[in-house]
Amino acid sequence: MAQPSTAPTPANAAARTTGQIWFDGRVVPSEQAVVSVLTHALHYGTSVFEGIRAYETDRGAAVFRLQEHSRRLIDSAKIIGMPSPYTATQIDDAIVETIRANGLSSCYIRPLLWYGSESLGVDPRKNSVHAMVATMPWGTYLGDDAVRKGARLMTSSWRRSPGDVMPTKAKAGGNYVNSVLARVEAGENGFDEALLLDKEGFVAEGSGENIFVVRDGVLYPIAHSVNLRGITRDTVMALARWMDVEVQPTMATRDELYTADEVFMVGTAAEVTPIASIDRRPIGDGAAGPFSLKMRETYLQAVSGKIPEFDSWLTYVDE
Ligand code: PPE
Repeated sequence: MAQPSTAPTPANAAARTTGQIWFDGRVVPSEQAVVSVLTHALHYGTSVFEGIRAYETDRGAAVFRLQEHSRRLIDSAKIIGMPSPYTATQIDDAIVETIRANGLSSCYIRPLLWYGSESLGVDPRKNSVHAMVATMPWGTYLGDDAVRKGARLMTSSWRRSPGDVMPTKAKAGGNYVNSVLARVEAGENGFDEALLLDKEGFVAEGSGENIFVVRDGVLYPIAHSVNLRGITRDTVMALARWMDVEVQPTMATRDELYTADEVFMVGTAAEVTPIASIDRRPIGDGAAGPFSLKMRETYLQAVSGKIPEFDSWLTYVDE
């Protein structure tokens, strides 16, 4: 039997991030933000989380659409029947406090609520609910090449879970095994990211992104169905309307993506990422499309406080 070369240590447990973590109401060094191996969420995926970004602006770090993310975190808890010990406003405050404690000018922010370790067995209700907020640097989601040249997508053999199998509007830990399967399959086959269809064969979303199609100058956000109600999707729709682009949410099939002028993916981590090909078929010219690149640029301006009309989306950490 192979022996692990080093025993797991609490420090390993928090290796992805350094610095300070907000943990059940207190800011502590990351080495102290550790949990039991009998944590219910570790065994059954009974956690809910958010992915948020803060950007550098002329007025210091600003969190993008903080209130919408905290609200969705609480909604996710509600969906899985988890009593949150904190309100959305308390989560807002915890996030600002964590960024300040770490002195970061830009970062990715990961709040998490989870069931603790008092009782094993599927029924989680005897467990306490815990909360944490971690911050970390995070560059482009699919790599710098994907952003410049366009990402290469693969239609996954895994379908997005139907809404009566998993509550797909909840950002729940357990839901993400579906995303992990698709993402690993795509990666193992040499692609950058997976495209998941729903059970009926309609385009759902990426493993961690919503999808947009561009055709004849019209922007088609892929309609919700089983997808996460993406905050970046909502942002991009608002930016497009502001740019006087026609926006028509729609369901789409896989072949409609193949014949699009452009396809791009959006998400907090992915921001706006152009798609060059799907299943090795070039989309449009097979490169990052001009509208996708323009939207990426506009998005990056909005999140960093460069478009006054959208300043109300920003929460300035030092003010
Ligand atoms: N769909 C899924 C399945 C998803 O996970 C995300 C976010 C989105 C759509 C886009 O949602 P929004 O961020 O509100 O625009 N994915 C998060 C987690 C990524 C990860 O690898 O972890 C994110 O982008 O933060």
